[in-house]
Amino acid sequence: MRIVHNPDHRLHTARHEMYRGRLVPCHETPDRLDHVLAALQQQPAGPLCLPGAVSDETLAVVHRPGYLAFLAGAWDDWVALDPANAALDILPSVWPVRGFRHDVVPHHFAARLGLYSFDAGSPMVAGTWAAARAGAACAVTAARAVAAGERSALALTRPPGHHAGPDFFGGYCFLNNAALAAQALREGGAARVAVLDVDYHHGNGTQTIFYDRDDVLTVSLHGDPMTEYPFFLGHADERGEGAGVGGNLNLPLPRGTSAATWFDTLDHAAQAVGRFQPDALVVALGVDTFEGDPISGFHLRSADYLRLGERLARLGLPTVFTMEGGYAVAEVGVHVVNVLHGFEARAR
Ligand code: Q9C
Ligand code: ZN
Repeated sequence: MRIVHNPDHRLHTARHEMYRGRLVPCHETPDRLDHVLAALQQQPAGPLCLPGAVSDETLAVVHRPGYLAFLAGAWDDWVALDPANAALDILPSVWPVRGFRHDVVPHHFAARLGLYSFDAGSPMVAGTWAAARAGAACAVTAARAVAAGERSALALTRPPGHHAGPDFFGGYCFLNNAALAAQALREGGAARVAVLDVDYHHGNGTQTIFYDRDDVLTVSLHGDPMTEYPFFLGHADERGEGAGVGGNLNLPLPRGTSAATWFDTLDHAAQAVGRFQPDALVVALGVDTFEGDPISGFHLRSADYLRLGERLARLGLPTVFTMEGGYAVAEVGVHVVNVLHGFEARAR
């Protein structure tokens, strides 16, 4: 399996996220990816390579130009508000809910920050844009390699991506790497692409990006949004719209779900992927389904990630993995590598 590493991921190192009325240390830290690299050194799964360049045009197929321009200029705008801001992370604190205008982009940075985000848990720092862009380049590079004939590739995307929508960030995500990979597979010749999201949290950004399209199936199994983040999307009755009706499948599960039930549900997800008869698969790979994850509520154990990899390989599809969540930091590497080894064992 080809592994595309984001050499710039560490540029996205933030301090705090808002959690229950306090600023707490970020869960989404650079050492997450270092643990993956260390585990890959112990148990290699394929050649490591660097991403190629990705153009604004490529990003703009998934994201709105105004949002991309906002991200590109955010740090400079933040520091322009007050030079002392250079020592602080950016976090939004005001949002345009129902009844407010979304069609007018305010001049004030704090207002634009709210317009383009949905939580106060996703800090931006000076290097966030460079890191996110390089991560997106990893996803596109991995997808192009698979479109060119490789059986599978892993994009070491950090920051993660599946919560980011056409014009918003949140859930630690800024650019939707899985959506960019799916789009790159489409452009590389796959007529139909399935995105299977196995992160603990609903892949709201990916769902929204492809909601009205019939060429990309989105399937997500996740904590029930009635009690789990991101709360406002991810219910079973969201099936797509327009040409995309039937092209979205949500499989919400209660907090506390066992590995046995989770794997039964994964079978349903995999069957839906099979019925769609895609030419390629994107797996949004979060390992926050682990029983030891500090912010999640499923009960998978380390060996279950081998089984997950095997189940995914049985779909028999050219496959791109993007790296999403997983916050039991020391275990993240072993779990990702277990997925890859389970996959390789079946794919051969
Ligand atoms: N109750 C990803 O896994 N904060 N994002 C939740 C805990 C947001 C997770 C706070 C979690 C976002 C990519
Ligand atoms: Zn997650």
